[in-house]
Amino acid sequence: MVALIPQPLDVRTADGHLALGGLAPEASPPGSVPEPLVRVVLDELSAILSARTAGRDHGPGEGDAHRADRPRQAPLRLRIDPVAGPAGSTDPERYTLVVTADGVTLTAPEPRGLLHASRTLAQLVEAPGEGEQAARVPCVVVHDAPRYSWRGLSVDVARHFFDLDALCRVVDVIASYKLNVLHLHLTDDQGWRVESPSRPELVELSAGSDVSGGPGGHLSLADLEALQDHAAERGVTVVPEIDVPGHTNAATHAYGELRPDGVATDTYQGIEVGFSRLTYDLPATEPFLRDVLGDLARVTDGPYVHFGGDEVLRMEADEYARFVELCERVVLESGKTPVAWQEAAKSPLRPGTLVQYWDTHPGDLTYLVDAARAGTRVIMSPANRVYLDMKYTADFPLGLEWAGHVELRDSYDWEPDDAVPGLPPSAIEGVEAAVWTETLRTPTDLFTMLLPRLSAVAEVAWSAPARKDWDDYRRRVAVQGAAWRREGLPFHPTPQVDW
Ligand code: TNX
Repeated sequence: MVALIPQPLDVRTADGHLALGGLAPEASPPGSVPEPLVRVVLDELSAILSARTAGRDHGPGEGDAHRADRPRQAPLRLRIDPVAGPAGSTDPERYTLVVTADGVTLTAPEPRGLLHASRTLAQLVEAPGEGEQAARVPCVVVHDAPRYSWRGLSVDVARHFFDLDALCRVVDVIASYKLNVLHLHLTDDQGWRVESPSRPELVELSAGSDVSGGPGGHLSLADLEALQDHAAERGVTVVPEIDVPGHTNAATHAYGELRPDGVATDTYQGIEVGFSRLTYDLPATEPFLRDVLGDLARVTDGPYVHFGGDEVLRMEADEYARFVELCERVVLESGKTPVAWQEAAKSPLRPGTLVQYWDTHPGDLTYLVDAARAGTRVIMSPANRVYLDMKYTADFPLGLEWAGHVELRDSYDWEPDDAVPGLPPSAIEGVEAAVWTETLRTPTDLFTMLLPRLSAVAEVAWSAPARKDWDDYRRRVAVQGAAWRREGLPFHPTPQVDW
């Protein structure tokens, strides 16, 4: 029985296996598949093949007379072809994967579909059978396409800083579950984590600490470029966020002129929210926003810039609405599509601005439903399901609990269409998990919170509701757990699964 996450739309297994001594890629039509993509596919699959065969006797060595008995390289055909995916699907991410005893064929209308096909193939690779040396793949035909086009993870690098290397590893994990957005929460009260060429003081003065007295850090423009390249090659779009007009203590620490009293604030190392703010009617405010949002847009490869807008607890609605209007305008003028947290929908929004639902406290969501009915698209990040910084259980050593405890099944068993009563399902752009880092200092902390829950969120975002099944997912995630162990990826072995 194959164990794929997220569960594809259509999987048919056949008898037999393909022995994979290695892979010989061939693209058709020639030149249709970008070279970096072919390299990524080969690198990922080769790493998995060697992990699966590690410790096996690799048989006769160079020059040995029996060398011809070694498993041959299997052809890996990468085909760009509109006739791919589930019957009738026009989804641009659709793909078909066919494994026969003779080789593997990946077909998709676009390169990104080939990446998805390759991730499916990677999860099908099994250790060699008894007395065999080569890894093997069961013969199978998969036709697949995602439910939502936005399938993301937001990572807070402001409370604790996570560097390029850690973020690239996060990209690898999210891509392996067919997620396609890495949202970076780059600024908050505790630190400004991205270089802004027209405002060098931000990282000079406001990046050197974090919530637990650590050294902080920031992404240079070169880091951001390297991260976006790494992500793009794996089919992942980086959506950077500068959070305004609240969560701004790092900004007011660097620039006293952003405060009515002109006095720069101290650095902040606590975990309270909602106390800091910008002030619309100061002469320094609009130039600051134009500089930092403009700088960020210029170095962003993807189509989106997120301007935050959450938890502005000390501001009248009028002033907040002026901020939303200005930030939207600046982002649009810089050629990007604005994204903001749900509160922005309390103000009139321009068509095209996306909002991100998060707050699961009981409260009046009429404003959000009205905006969605008027055409605003919504990304679903309900905290009690997909805030992966929530503790798994009361005694879990890491995490917060303001949205409750979020066990694996909570992240799995929910339906985006039902998360906000009255919200038209057609307004849902997708699903995004979030990991805030008040209590997470190291990559081990981070991955322990992400896994296994992120794989559950990936299934909510990708798989058709009728294809989801908790008991079956429990079986499949245990197989993933074995892979995480082999790859040295930390995860929480929740008792909800028989690992
Ligand atoms: C809420 S949700 C926040 C963050 C915190 C997080 C902790 C949202 C948009 N803001 O500032 O880090 O809760 O779980």
